[in-house]
Amino acid sequence: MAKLKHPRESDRKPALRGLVVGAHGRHFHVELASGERIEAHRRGKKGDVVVGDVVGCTNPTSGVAAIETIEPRRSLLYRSDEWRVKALAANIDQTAIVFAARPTFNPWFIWRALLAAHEAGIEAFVVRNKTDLEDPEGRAAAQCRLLASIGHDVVEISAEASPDDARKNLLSRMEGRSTLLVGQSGMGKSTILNLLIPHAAAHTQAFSEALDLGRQTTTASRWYHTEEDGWSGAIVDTPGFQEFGLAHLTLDDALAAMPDIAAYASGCRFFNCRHLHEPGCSVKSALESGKIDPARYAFYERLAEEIDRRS
Ligand SMILES: Nc1nc2c(ncn2[C@@H]2O[C@H](COP(=O)(O)OP(=O)(O)O)[C@@H](O)[C@H]2O)c(=O)[nH]1
Ligand SMILES: [Mg+2]
Ligand SMILES: [Zn+2]
Repeated sequence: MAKLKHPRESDRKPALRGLVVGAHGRHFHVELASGERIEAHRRGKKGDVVVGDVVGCTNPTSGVAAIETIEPRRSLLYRSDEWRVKALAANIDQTAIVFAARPTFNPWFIWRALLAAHEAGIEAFVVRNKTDLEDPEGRAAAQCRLLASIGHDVVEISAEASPDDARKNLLSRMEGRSTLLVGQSGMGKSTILNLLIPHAAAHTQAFSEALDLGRQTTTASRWYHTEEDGWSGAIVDTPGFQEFGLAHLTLDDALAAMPDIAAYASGCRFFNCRHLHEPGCSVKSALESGKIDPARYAFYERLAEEIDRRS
């Protein structure tokens, strides 16, 4: 006798398939192949759907669909805080890390974002915006030189004072790709988004109205496709945050993404040297003889502390 097979959730083929273009807590906006956007919730307490996910959902009942499945991701970028790891976006090709001379930027934010991208296996480039502004003590310019010396791609723009040049420089890196914008607040991410995808502001408003977010609109993440913008690609905008926690990394992961330090890590007396307090450490010697930037080493030490605190 044939065994009776009960349908399980995973056997049912979801009625609709779409891209998560807006995410706010457990509320989502899903864009279907037809271009139609529907509101969707995730069943249960699962906090696993992020902007950029391709999902399967039910047909909407009273206007809201249920997300049932998440398709395998090409990439997933995380950050973490003291309490938990948070996925920022799925299926992005690269991240653009934006900073500017003003408001005062924190280099550690940039360096942390570079490490998170490396860990997620996605490319990253750094954007110095607002080159029209004075650069107190040449901090922003010095940061560009340091990043370039480490091997990072850095582009210098003024999204407001030289928008045409800014557009050209950014699009040479963003054409045909999906790019997540990250940076401390006030650096110019929204300005860049609106420069490259002018209808983005209108979509932001539509999304907030549909989900009734009101003033919480800045806490939602969104995926914007180009439409008639003269290029093809996507930009992902996530809520601003000041800390880019990396507690989900190991110290080896961190070192692998810091070639300026890793370059000196092969001559240590102990094969498992962590380059902190061990005798005969070639990283420490390189630091003492000025071959490693002290600020970069201080950053490495801080990461080691954070990672130890977690484990
Ligand atoms: N001087 C100057 N100001 C800019 C430039 N780009 C953005 N801004 C200003 O910086 C402020 C913050 O920009 P915004 O795009 O909201 O930053 P976000 O918080 O990173 O999204 C706004 O007042 C912008 O007008 C620029 O290239 N030059
Ligand atoms: Mg913004
Ligand atoms: Zn060492």
